[in-house]
Amino acid sequence: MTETAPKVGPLRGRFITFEGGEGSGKSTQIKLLAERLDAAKLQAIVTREPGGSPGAEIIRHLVLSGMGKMLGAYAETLLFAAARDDHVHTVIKPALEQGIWVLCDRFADSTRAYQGRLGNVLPGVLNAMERVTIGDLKPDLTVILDVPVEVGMQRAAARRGSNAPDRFEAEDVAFHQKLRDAYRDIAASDPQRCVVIDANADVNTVAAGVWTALRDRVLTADPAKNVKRA
Ligand code: Z5A
Repeated sequence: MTETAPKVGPLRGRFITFEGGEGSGKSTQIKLLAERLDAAKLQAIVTREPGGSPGAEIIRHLVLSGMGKMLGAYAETLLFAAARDDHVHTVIKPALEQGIWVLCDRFADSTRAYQGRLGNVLPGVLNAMERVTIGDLKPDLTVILDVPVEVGMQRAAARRGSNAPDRFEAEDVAFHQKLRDAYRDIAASDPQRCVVIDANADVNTVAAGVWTALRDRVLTADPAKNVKRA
């Protein structure tokens, strides 16, 4: 089968996704990267999944409330897919087509890890969902932040304070360990796209690792394609 060209224009922004277990520091690192890109005069938006568009944010609320879990793994997968479809078509692709970088907190690898590995949803079903929702849109770089499960859970618990854990935070240590393994396997299966960064370090050290990966794999890989802000 011949590879199809991306259906976005030549002045395409870059699509960077962040993945990892809970409390791995994705939101923290995305914010720092956005600031660094801004300083480099590269226009970027920060978005997240589930959510990122008005329609998808409604679904986010539903899923994190635990409603999706009550419906079962396949129905929950369909909810994530519906949210992604709206997000991709109303936010991500339009931005990339305008040459704007998109930094996204979680994307399709989360579905592979949570619904696929943990929920036992069959790969054929996930493939079909991806064909519909993301087509040939592939991240230019996926940063996988890796922390020991206990560290991530402690960080998330400290941040949550006395608030109740959400649907995924409420899962046990074994769940989160399997999740960590799933992300490592995803990275090993697609090393050109994915970089695993040790996130059990101080914020600035992790940020330096993220920047090095971006510089080496995206910025210097094809500088002509990096669109500068006017
Ligand atoms: N999900 C799914 O099942 N299928 C899908 O297809 C998709 C998602 C897209 C969304 O949760 C849930 O949906 C997610 C998977 C599922 N489940 N979980 N859990 P969310 O968006 O509400 O939460 P999250 O994505 O898991 O992120 P998070 O828990 O908010 O963590 P984070 O963004 O990775 O970390 P953070 O907010 O940057 O940092 C957490 C705390 O640690 C905070 O207090 C920081 O100040 C602190 N922190 C950050 N970095 C450090 C370092 N380096 N040292 C010390 N402390 C740090």
